[in-house]
Amino acid sequence: MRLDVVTLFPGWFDWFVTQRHVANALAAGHELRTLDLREHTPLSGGQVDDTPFGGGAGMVLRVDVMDAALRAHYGVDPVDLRRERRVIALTPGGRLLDDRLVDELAREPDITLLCGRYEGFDERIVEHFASDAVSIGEYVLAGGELAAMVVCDAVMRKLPGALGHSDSALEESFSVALDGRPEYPHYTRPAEYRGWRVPDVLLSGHHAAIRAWRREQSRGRGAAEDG
Ligand code: 6GU
Repeated sequence: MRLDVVTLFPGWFDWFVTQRHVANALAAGHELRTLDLREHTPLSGGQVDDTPFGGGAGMVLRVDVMDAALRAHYGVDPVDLRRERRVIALTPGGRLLDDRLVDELAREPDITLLCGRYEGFDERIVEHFASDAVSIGEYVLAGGELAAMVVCDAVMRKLPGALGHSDSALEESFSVALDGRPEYPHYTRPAEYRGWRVPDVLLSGHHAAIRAWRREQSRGRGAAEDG
């Protein structure tokens, strides 16, 4: 997978790519690149944003700046780019990120993530350049960068080779294997600590019983109770 992040803060991702599962995915041939919005701005002094028409607080990322950055990097009109690859605007008004969307994105060969700043994007960026708009939760962040990292983290750990154990991503919280329910609880050594014992079944070595117990636990944790 090739992941590109269009951002005003490419340096933020220097740390991110040192995370082990991200580094593993990159070592396995996947790519994570950043595009600096300021590098290609047609405006003087590295300007990228402007005050909102109609008034109001904050600054809005300009559509001409995003156009120039995408055009310089991909060599095509950004209006056509979204037909070739997933172009995702990160915005609190977007589709809420969940395990299903993560799986969907993990199957894409190429993704571009657009990070807004300040008050966000000029709406024409979302309307004309993006194929999707995605939000990571019902709260407002100061910019899309942390949301982009959340998307990259969740997507990249689904890629083959990212996790140490190939099964780890399969039967985990909210996965289809668990019918979209939260994961069962985990325990490790010591088997007893301050009188708190690990459930006996996990120490029993009976794999069928362990599987049944985990299903049961996972079911008990589900918010949407459906038996
Ligand atoms: Cl994707 N961006 C911003 N700025 N805030 C958010 C978000 C995205 N998702 C939740 N809050």
